[in-house]
Amino acid sequence: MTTARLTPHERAAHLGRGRLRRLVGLVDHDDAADPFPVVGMDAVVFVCGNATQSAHYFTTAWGMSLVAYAGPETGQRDHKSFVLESGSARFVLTGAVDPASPLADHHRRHGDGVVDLALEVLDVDRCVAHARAHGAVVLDEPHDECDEHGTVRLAALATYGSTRHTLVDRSRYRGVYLPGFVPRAREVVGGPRPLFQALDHAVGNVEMGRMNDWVRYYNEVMGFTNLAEFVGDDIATEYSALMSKVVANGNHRVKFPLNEPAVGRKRSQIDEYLDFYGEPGCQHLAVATDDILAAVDALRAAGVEFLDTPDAYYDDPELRARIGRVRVPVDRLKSRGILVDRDEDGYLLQIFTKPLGDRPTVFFELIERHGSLGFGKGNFRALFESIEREQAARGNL
Ligand code: TYF
Ligand code: FE
Repeated sequence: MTTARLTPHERAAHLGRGRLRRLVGLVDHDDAADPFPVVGMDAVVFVCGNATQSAHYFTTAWGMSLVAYAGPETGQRDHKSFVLESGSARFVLTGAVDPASPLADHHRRHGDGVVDLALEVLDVDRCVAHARAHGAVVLDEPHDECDEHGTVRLAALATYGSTRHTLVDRSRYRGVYLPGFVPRAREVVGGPRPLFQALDHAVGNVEMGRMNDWVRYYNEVMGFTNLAEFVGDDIATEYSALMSKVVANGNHRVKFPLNEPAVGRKRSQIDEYLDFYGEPGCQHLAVATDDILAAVDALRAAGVEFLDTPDAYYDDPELRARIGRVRVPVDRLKSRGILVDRDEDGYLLQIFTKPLGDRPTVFFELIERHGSLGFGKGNFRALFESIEREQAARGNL
């Protein structure tokens, strides 16, 4: 039985279940036996130094659609929030208006970052009861918020750093996002078509020695299971200076890799993140696209910068033999720096941006899956070497 129930905005985005399954690699799952059934990601909420301009960036460069807004004009005097969508992915960009806003202080400490990985769930109260019984910190007790479009039931759980998981049941709500938001559209004339259709995974960086605690947290509090892909001791000591494990909900709709720094030859990229973010937090968001070549071309044309991949990566006969045939000639991947990985289930194409903001913290990944359910393990070496070149250029290695 499959439980990939579509949310209203997915239906609106014409993202059928089969398409979503291919895009993010869904597996079958029985919700009835799940103590914490998750429908999918509801939203990724960012705090920005200038949400007004970040909304401009994500619409003009990333092809997202502005759908809703809250701010001083709608009675929200503390901050502005812009709600953007691309396929089934929803971003909320928030920035302080009132100098006394807690968001201004948050931004001073962390810079631009992700404050909330909100999850859509079937039963907020049941999820919170399960989470509390398994040691979760409940930041907001279950409560209703209403307007003329209906009622949303909300609660929030704490996770690493000051990141939270808001839990949302929007089954009785028909408004554009949440009570307090008004619809707001902006057509970017000649702007790119949507470049991605879903969120694939959201990665957390935690302190050294804490990765397994957080894996256990997701296992116990949310009933997430561990995926096979991980970065262990061997890779860590040789070149990555990080350890990584991946947890996912039942149908793999929500995948959370968790990284911790490891002692390696060089200073860990995770330590660099922790120093500049100031605490554990979300390191990267991977967005699923059905055309990574077109997406990379449009993003580059808009000025978005990607990590470079040396030609030697593509010329390595071992890699060429392992990846076999993919949907385009390898030269077209090479000219764009797109990485390829293959496992027993299929292959994937992926590429990583440089950090999006001023601090070397949050970055994005584009991923185009063709059967593979992995995270690009075969690319870890090339990727981590490229990240190290950037770290060195910043003087942080
Ligand atoms: O999400 C992943 O696991 C891949 C690889 O610091 C990765 O995107 C892992 C750790 C990291 C950067 C990328
Ligand atoms: Fe990733």
